[in-house]
Parts: sequence; structure tokens; C-alpha cells
Amino acid sequence: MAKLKRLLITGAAGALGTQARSHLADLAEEIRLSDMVPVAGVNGNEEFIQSDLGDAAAVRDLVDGCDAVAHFGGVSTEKTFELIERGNIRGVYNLYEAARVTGKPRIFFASSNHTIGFYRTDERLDAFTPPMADGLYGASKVYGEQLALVYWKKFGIETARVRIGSCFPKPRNRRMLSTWLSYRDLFSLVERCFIVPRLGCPVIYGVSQTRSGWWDNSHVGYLGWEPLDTSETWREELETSEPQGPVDAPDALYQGGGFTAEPIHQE
Ligand code: NAI
Ligand code: 15L
Repeated sequence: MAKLKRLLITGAAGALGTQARSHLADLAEEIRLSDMVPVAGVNGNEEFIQSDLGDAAAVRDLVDGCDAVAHFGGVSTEKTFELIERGNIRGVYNLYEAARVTGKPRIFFASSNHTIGFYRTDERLDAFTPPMADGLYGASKVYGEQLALVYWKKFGIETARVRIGSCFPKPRNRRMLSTWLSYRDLFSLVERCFIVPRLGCPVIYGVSQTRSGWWDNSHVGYLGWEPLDTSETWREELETSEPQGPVDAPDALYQGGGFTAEPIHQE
């Protein structure tokens, strides 16, 4: 497999960015890391540039010289509009403008299941189901997905728009039996998105094998991505340790679970 020349990982100090550093170390000759806060140490083929996604000039310098971007940076939960605007609205605009005026790198955009969080748990979705965000955070990811599509249609910049479910070492609650994505499956997806000859701009649901069947990825068979892990490994443990919640609890009603009940944060 031919290596990428330089891969930019944004959000490199965060949970998934930190995992990306070890899982993707061999994917590129050079790895450029960035975050608004420092990362823990810098390894052999890595460099670190501290910057805020809201700073257009800094983002342009970051993207310059990269042939691929794994975009994990930004606000990752429900927060104030000001924080979300900087990281996920302006930040994504800055990323795509930087991509347009530099080398048009291929982008892995870490979108979220909260773009569709207000669909009910008995509904089945595919890539063409209209978004139904469950808050400001989810709406900002819908914006990011749409901006990616604009830059694909107008400028040919390819993006994997990946609606990640719940990416943690293991499912943390009953809802995550339907949404869990293992680190191994996430990073095999990132790799496939960067090595397939033609990516385009697909919406992909980032989920390991699950019985729930909420999300249909059948239109992205061309990626050759096969999740290997399954949330079923933890079903018995979770169903024993966690009592079944009320039938009208957010986790029971909506795919976005508790995010659907979050307030609009003012501070
Ligand atoms: P995280 O919150 O641990 O990491 C995000 C990183 O982005 C942080 O290190 C933070 O400092 C950085 N960041 C925030 N605003 C910034 C700004 N304005 N400029 C520069 N850096 C900024 O989140 P995590 O869990 O690593 O998620 C990574 C991405 O994946 C996020 O975009 C999140 O929305 C998405 N995602 C994650 C899921 C998960 O289960 N972990 C599920 C769905 C989506
Ligand atoms: C997300 O989008 C968040 O970034 C992550 O922290 C989890 O809360 C995840 O969704 C989820 O829905 O479990």
C-alpha cells in the first residue's frame, strides 16, 4: 500500500485524536498533529502545531502540504453556541477554504450520530435520510456535512462524512449496544477512506456490528470496509449491571439518547 505523504490529524489531543496517532502512525510518511491544547509528547514522524480552528490563517498553514486530513478537532458535545461556532462552524469553513486554496487534500470528517439524533429508536436510516439534529452540536455537524458536499460539488474535494456512533473502548450503557464503534473499526474505516482510488463524498455511519440495525451502510460497499467488532460482546454484562430505564426516557425514545434532552447551554 502506497503511503500518504503528509497526514494532518486535527483534535490530536482529544480522545480519538490520541488514538489516531497510534492507529494511523504507518499510514503516512509524515504526520502533522494539531490542537488548541498541547499533545502529550511527539513521536518519530510527527510534528505538532498548536492552533485554533477559528483562526483562518493558522488553519491554512496547517493544511498546506498535506494530502490527507483526519478531522477530529472541534467541540464534541453540547456546549455554548460561541464554542460550537468557533470550532465546528467557522473551524470547518476554515478547513475547507484551506483545502481549496492549497492541495485539495482528501478529508475524513468526524461527523456524529447527533445529526440524526431525533429519529426514534424504531426507525431505520440510510445515507439519504434527511438529517434531524438533536441540538446545537448536532446541527453544527449537519453544517459541516453540507459544507463538505459544497466543496465536493464545486471543487472536487473528497470527504468521508462519517456519522460516528459512540467510539469508546467498550459500550458504556444499553444505548451504546446500538451505537458503539470500536477503535479498531474506526481506524480501519479511516484507512479505507484514504486508500480507495475514488472516495467521492459519502455519508457513512460509523458503527461496529450491532443487532439494532438502525443504520444502513449498504451504499458504501465500494469502500471495502468490514467492521470486525461487535457490541454484542458486552450485552450480557450491560443488561445485568444496568437496570432497564423507563420506556419514555430519551435513551429509549431517540437514537441520540440524552443529547435530545440537553438544554441550550448559555455558559
Ligand atoms: P474530544 O473532545 O476528546 O477531542 C476534540 C479535540 O478538539 C480536543 O482535544 C479539543 O481541544 C479540540 N478542539 C476543540 N475546539 C477546538 C478549536 N476551536 N480549535 C482547535 N482544536 C479544538 O472529542 P473526541 O471524542 O476525540 O471526538 C473527536 C471528533 O469525533 C469530534 O469532532 C466529535 O464531534 C466526533 N465524534 C466523536 C464521537 C465519540 O464517540 N468519541 C462520536 C461522534 C462524533
Ligand atoms: C458524540 O457525538 C460525542 O462526541 C461522544 O462523546 C458521544 O457522546 C457520542 O456522540 C454518543 O452519542 O454516544
